[in-house]
Amino acid sequence: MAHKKQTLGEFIIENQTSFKYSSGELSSLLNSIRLAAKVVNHEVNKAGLVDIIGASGDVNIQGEDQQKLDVYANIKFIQTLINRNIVCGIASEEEDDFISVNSQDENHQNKYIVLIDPLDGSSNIDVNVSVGTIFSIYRRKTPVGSPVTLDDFLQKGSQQVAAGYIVYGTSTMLVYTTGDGVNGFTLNPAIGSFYLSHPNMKFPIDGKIYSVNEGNYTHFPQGIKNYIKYCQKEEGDRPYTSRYIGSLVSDFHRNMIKGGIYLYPKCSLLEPGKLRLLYECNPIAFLAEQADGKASDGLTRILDIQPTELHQRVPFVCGSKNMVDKCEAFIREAQ
Ligand code: P6P
Repeated sequence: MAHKKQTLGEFIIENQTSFKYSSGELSSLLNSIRLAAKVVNHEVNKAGLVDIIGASGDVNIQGEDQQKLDVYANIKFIQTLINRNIVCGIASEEEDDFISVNSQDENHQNKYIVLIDPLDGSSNIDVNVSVGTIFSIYRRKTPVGSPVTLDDFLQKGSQQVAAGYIVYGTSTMLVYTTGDGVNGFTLNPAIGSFYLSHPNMKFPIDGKIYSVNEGNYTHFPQGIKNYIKYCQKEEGDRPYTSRYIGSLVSDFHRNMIKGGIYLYPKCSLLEPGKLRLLYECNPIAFLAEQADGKASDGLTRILDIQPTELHQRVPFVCGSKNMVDKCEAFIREAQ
């Protein structure tokens, strides 16, 4: 008799009690993300068939062309979160400023805020490469009932109560943590349910895959250059394999399963890096640590960085613990 796999809905309810703030609100919030994921997945999977491919003509605050599917995913996640009346604030890569939800409603007691990258890697959409949604959840800092402020969003990653991603790949998966390990759920599109397919995911402590855009090599700090040459050197279990999809969620997901390291270093005079701290690096770093991996900006633990701006960027080194340790050693040595 095949063991009946637990659905995501059953898992959320069953584990609600283990969650120290088990008010049921977080379960409802995770269920709203589950619903939005299915809606977006449906559109992503047929993107090639309907006219939502290609840029919407707008440009987001990152100065990046907004792909129509970006806009669609952003709207769907924001709408679903607001309709469920569970959150008091939302920040999105696609929104210049944060959104205060129902702050005028005096009996509005919602205490969670959500930061989201609704469709990360969207430049991959029109070439049929997997993309993802990344989410990060905090309890608000300011008093319940008052309008949220920027301070509610500029919390250290160590304050997250939950984080996760949806990867719209060969299969669609939702992977998340509430601080008690990482669990992965695979969508059965025929019936629209997510099933527990990857319980208690753990990074292999070592790996042989490195993921970086080597086209930026000449602009990398010397320590990163030295580490990349180390990865490529014929010695011991090296050279490692280079695997870079150009979609953070997909590269991270593969590395968590197989072992590996993802790097997005500083590579321009203007910016400290490309990835955004609040809705890319913090949630991915929370997952990495919960899976016994590691995440830093090359020197400082990502979850300890005090944010100063909603869309700030940081250098990012994340993956198998021994590989991140080695990379950080090269960076310190080069300083
Ligand atoms: P590049 C996608 O735009 C993204 O934010 C990550 O998902 C991805 O890893 C990275 O940027 C790709 O950036 O400069 O290598 O194309």
